[in-house]
Amino acid sequence: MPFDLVIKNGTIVTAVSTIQTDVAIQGDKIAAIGNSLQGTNEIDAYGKLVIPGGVDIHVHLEMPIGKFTSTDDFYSGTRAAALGGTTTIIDFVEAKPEQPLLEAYLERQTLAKSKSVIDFGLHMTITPTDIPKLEQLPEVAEAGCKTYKLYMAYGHRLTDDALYKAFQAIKKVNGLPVIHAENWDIICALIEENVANGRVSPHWHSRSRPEEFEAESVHRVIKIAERVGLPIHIFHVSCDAVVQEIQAARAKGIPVTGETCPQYLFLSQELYDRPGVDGTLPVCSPPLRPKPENDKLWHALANNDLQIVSTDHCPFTKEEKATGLNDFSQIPGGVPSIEMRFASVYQGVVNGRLSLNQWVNLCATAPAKLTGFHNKGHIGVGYDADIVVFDPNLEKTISSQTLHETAGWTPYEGLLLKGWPKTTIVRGKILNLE
Ligand code: DUC
Ligand code: ZN
Ligand code: ZN
Repeated sequence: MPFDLVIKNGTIVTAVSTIQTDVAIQGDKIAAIGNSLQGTNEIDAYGKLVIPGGVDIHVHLEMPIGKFTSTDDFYSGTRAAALGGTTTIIDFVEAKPEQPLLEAYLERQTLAKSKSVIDFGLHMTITPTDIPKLEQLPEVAEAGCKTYKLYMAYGHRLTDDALYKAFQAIKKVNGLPVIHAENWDIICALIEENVANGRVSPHWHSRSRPEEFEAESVHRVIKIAERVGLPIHIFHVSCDAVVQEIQAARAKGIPVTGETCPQYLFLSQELYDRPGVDGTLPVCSPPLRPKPENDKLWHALANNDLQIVSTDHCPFTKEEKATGLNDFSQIPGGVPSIEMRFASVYQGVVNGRLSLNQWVNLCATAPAKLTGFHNKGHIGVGYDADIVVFDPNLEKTISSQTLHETAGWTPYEGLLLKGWPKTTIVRGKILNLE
């Protein structure tokens, strides 16, 4: 009996091995791996890499932030993700102050399900108004939530005592906190000082969010988690000072993981000095850092000092960004990268910094394992048939004209990438989304 679909003669790359053979899919699962497999439908992958679909555990789709809502919705965002080789995303849910957590979770799940073309999960955000609702966490966990987003900045910022209480509740449900770590008090003081002195251009965005205070907040949150005794994951590490904190904690056996994002690997703070609206576009938080930090983060990925690359995809239009032209603190924060993430990290393989296996681990296997998607992120019999056929020789110059994201601009305009996905398969189905 032939299998439903066989991917033939490709080089199968997982986090632990690289072999040239066939992969067979039956229904929505990987059914066999070996030579001379027969399929009703076959894909010739000779000369291509056959890799697990990417898992991006940090995206903000149709997310209201301040006056605006991020431009990609669950359709356009997941379509762009899929065309870039990502087959699972994790987005966020925030409950209104009076709303039960489970109700908010189920509402957002219904919305995401109605539009997504790939699989998804949701991080439940715990805001200050949710601290009195912490006894509701078991219901949310029961509904399938494994990860809980805690902010140390913005209006959702939790003070240390609230972090401590939230960690205790998350520990009881065996959940994983995922953390936006910055020192909000210092940021507010620096913004106030800069704006009061007429320092209002985007140049001052990164100068109001110093590296050492990102590192300080990471140090602090690791200490609080250590005290409570649960693992934590640090989102969007922007600089080496933070890597040092994570590395030191891990060396002591403290269960901390860290991610960085394409913007911190490819872009730097000089971009904030571009004239006009162009300087506002790359505003994100934590901010872009000086150029030498890019290299240090690549080094951290190669050394397993950081374990994951996600995107923090959170796009706003040029018009929305321009509303903060005369006050950097009003620029909606976030950049798009959901489509180019997998190929962008492949540049680490092209330039010899990463092995093929490290690349797959950073973009698919490690994020799937960390967030409880135990049937994803790997090519093995019984796993979900989320597979990407990746052409290592296809060259692509990134342009907003050809990407499928909807912001209308990309901070990577003109960046030449070697390697790009050719075919994306989600639960056994070849996606045709062009
Ligand atoms: N940082 C951003 O720049 N945007 C979305 C949320 C965040 O933490
Ligand atoms: Zn964040
Ligand atoms: Zn984010």
